[in-house]
Amino acid sequence: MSNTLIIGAGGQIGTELTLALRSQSEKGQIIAADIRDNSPDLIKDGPYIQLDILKRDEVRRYIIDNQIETVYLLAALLSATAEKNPDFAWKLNMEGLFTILDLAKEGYVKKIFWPSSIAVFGPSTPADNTPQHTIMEPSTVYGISKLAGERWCEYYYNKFGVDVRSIRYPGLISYKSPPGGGTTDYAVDIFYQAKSCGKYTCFLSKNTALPMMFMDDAIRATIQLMNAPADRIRIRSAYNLGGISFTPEEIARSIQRQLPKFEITYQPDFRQAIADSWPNSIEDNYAVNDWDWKLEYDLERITHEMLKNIT
Ligand code: NAD
Ligand code: AKB
Repeated sequence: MSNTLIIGAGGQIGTELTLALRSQSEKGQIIAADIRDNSPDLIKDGPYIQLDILKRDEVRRYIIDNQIETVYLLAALLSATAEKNPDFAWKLNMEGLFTILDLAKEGYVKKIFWPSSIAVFGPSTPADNTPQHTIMEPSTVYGISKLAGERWCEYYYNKFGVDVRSIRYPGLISYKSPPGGGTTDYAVDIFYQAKSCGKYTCFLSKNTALPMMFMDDAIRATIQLMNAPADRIRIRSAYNLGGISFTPEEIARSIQRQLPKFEITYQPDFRQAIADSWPNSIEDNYAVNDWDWKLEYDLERITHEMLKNIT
């Protein structure tokens, strides 16, 4: 198996992806990279390098010198943080992608995973069961960067044969590593607050439905897509992945079934407008047909796992 580099490995997805890939690989082959000085404790069992994806020459040198053939590029600013610093969000979310796409175009990197998001959709997109191909007019800088990234991925595949694969992740729910500044972060915070003090003030309104997914499902989907034969990958922009759709009120009710005294109140902030521009639910028949995608975790199971594992 070839050497694999995960850039942004210290984040919510990166830590769990690193753990999962290492469990399936030879020792030393899965290299974690992040701008942070030190590796998170969870992934200290394998190689870690400090790397800034914006330092194009350093990234190129590392990848070429170490014969890295597969890159997972996860470093990005997420939706809420990006709205506070749009110029930098555009720079970070786009420049790193070109660095890796160009290395693949030149033949050094053989396979790329670059995540997109439900944020590529906007207020004019059909909100329920949003199809793979539909109106896409995102209104956030994050969504604009993800949509532009998707178009470039497809372009590099069509023009240069670059094997780049992508998923439009829904909001991801996990307990091993905290979320990094998104609009869907409430669906993680709520479990921590439920366990620590029994109440939660939600920054979205109670009826805001969004597509969400448990991290185990997201990691399984990512590895399944990366392992699928190239001739089965019909979408070279990014695959819709539905997950499950629920509102803050519904997740609160699910928590109350296990912690009956849990209370929720609502104080929507600037993230409400972002959430309102995203779909309520997503159709993912292309992922099902092309690489046999199947969801495992529903809301009750997620609630059970989160409350059991948060200490
Ligand atoms: P995160 O913020 O938790 O992690 C990002 C990591 O990138 C951090 O560890 C950060 O230190 C690192 N990083 C930042 N700048 C860097 C740089 N210049 N060089 C190297 N590393 C740098 O994000 P995440 O939730 O793990 O998301 C990873 C990817 O998945 C992002 O592209 C995000 O847009 C996408 N995504 C995430 C979700 C979600 O719910 N978590 C949903 C849809 C898409
Ligand atoms: C965010 O809320 O920004 C992310 C995402 C859905 O892309 N979780």
